[in-house]
Formats: sequence, structure tokens, C-alpha cells
Amino acid sequence: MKTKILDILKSAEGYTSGEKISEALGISRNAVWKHIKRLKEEGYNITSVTNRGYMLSASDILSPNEIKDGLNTRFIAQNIVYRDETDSTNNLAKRHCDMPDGTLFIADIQTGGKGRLGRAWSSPGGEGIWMSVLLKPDITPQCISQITLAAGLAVCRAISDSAMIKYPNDIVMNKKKVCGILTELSAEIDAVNYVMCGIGINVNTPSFPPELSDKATSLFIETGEKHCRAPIVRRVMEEFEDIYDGFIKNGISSFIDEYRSRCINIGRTVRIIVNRAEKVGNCVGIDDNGCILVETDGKINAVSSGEVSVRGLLGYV
Ligand code: BT5
Repeated sequence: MKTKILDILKSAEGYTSGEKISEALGISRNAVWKHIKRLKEEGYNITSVTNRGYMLSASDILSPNEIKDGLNTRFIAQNIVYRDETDSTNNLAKRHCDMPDGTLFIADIQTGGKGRLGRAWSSPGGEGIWMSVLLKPDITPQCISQITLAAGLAVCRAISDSAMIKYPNDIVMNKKKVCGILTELSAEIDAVNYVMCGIGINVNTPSFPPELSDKATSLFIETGEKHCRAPIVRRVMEEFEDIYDGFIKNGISSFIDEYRSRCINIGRTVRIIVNRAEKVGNCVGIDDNGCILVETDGKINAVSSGEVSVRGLLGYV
């Protein structure tokens, strides 16, 4: 019944009277009032005015129902597991690895958000999208790092025309990181059991602690506007399924040109860090396997995304 009331309020322009809702649904006005009260408790932004009725304004609700409302995918995020709080959505996905291909795990707060190589990912409540997609692709473990590139491109498409990718897994706006991606897998030598593709997007973060403020940003900081998270999750999932389907059918060639066009490092001097050893060189491109090409001492080295951190010469990009 709550969902039906929400549907009525979502499709209305302005106020809808309690009487109209009670007639449409065949329930008493008092029952309407009780459902509205519960919706407000869940976080829906509903204004009630005597003699006019109820009006729903933009509400930042991250529930599975809200994410699925209008979601246009075949299998990605068709099954959703939501937690108010979890250690890490990648860990949550791992604990539920028997769930269907494409299941989305999403939380409002992560208490142990993870970056790559044991680094931490700051994941406060109400401010970001912390989610992981469980995938069961029939590909070799060597190709898994290419899923990170696919997910990065999907986030770019979903959040802004001006978003760029800092190789391999950071989405940047105005040269600061708005999103990070961590892909983990369970595999045998030559076969993948399952993959957790973890995506963290800073959405409404007003400011960052000093250790992050010179390199991190949020959609709110970049646009000056607060955003509802569920529509962004939907867009990322839809773009991700589009790119992932092409990748599974035709490999990385299906999206690598678009990835290159979004890669901020190409044509810039970069510092690449592999196993703690640093090298400075010119990033001349991304090859057909998704490796970054760095020219040092007249020689071009291809470095795979799984093993590299890339920094600008003076700062983060
Ligand atoms: C990443 O690692 O960028 C991968 C981040 C993946 C986060 C998602 S959230 C859902 C899923 N569940 C998880 O537990 N993780 C995934 P890396 O390239 O190693 O970058 C980590 C570095 O980014 C840290 O050392 C900080 O310097 C910086 N950082 C931490 N939190 C940040 C934030 N919220 N925004 C921007 N930068 C941040």
C-alpha cells in the first residue's frame, strides 16, 4: 500500500488530497495518513498541508525499492541486498557469493571501506554510494582487471560528461577523485569463481578531512547541488550492464577507445609506482589489453592495471 501511495505522489504535480488517495486505493483517510507517517519516518520528504493534501519532494532514499523504480537492466541490480551499515560491500558480496550473477550489494555506511593494496576508503553515512556488484563471468582471471576499466567508464558516463579517468581506477572531476573502484575475485588458476566489483562515489560529501581534501571531491562540491543517490545508482548500473555485455561478447575492444577518450593521463608526464619502485615517464596511451603505455628513456613500457599506481608529477593527477 505504501508503494502505491508513493506512486500516486510521484506522478502528481503539486499536492494530492488525502481524499483522492483514499478513493483511488479504497482505504480510509486515516489509513492514508498512517502510511504517509511511516513513509516520512523512512526518510521520504512529504509535506502535508491542511485542505491541500500531501506533496512529495526529492528524497534521498537508498532502499532496494527506490533503486529498482525505473531501473532498466536485464540482470545487473535486479537482485539487491541493502544494509544501513556494513564493514565493506565487497566483503558483504563475498559472504553472499551464492547469490545470482549481477546482485548489487549496497550500504549507507561502510565501517571498513577498502581501497587497493590495503588502503582505506572513507565511507561516511548519507553522503555517498558504496556498492559492489557480484559477477560470475566465464573469462580467465587475467581479464578481470579489465572489468575495473569497464566499471570506471560506466561511472563516467553516468555522472558527468566532464568526468575523466585517472588510470586505472579513479574517476576524477577537476583533477580530484570523486570515485574509486576495487575489483576483487575468487578464482582457480584458469577459471573465475566470482568477482566483486566495488564502486565508491562521493555524492553529497560537503568537505573532506585534511588528509584527503587536496585530492578528493564530491558531486556536491563540483556542482553545488545535493543529489539523490538512487537515480545515480540506476544510471551507473544501466551503463555498466551496457559496457559489461559488450565486454563479455567482444572483449575489451568493445569499449577501450571510449576509455582512452576519458583517460586524463594520456599525453601527460606520470609517475608510475610498481611494487614501490617509481619511474617517471610520458603516458603515450593505453594499449589494446588495457595496459598503460609509459615512455621512459626512449623505451615504451606497457604496465598492467593490476600492478600500478599512477600519479602526476606535481600532484595527484
Ligand atoms: C580505490 O582504491 O580507489 C578503491 C575504492 C573502492 C571503494 C569501494 S566502496 C564499495 C566497495 N567496498 C569497499 O570496501 N571498497 C569498494 P585506491 O586507488 O587504493 O585509493 C585509496 C586512496 O584513496 C586512499 O588511500 C585515500 O588516499 C583516498 N581516499 C580514501 N577515501 C576516499 C574518498 N571517499 N574519496 C576520495 N579519495 C579517497
